[in-house]
Amino acid sequence: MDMTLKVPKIRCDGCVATVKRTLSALPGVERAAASEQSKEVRITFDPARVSEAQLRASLTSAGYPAA
Ligand SMILES: [Cu+2]
Repeated sequence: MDMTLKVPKIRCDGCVATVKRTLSALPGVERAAASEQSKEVRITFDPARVSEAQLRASLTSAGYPAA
């Protein structure tokens, strides 16, 4: 399943890397790509293994809450 979340706090390459690392560490996340320009994160994940709520919670705890 694919999902795109808006993450307004992404401001530089470091943020992009942190967001990608944070999401990729979760079981069930196959791919995570972030864009500094659009401030969006595109996540490919297995909904049987990880929920949208868990994805959002991990972003929030990393300091990048999704809008
Ligand atoms: Cu940054």
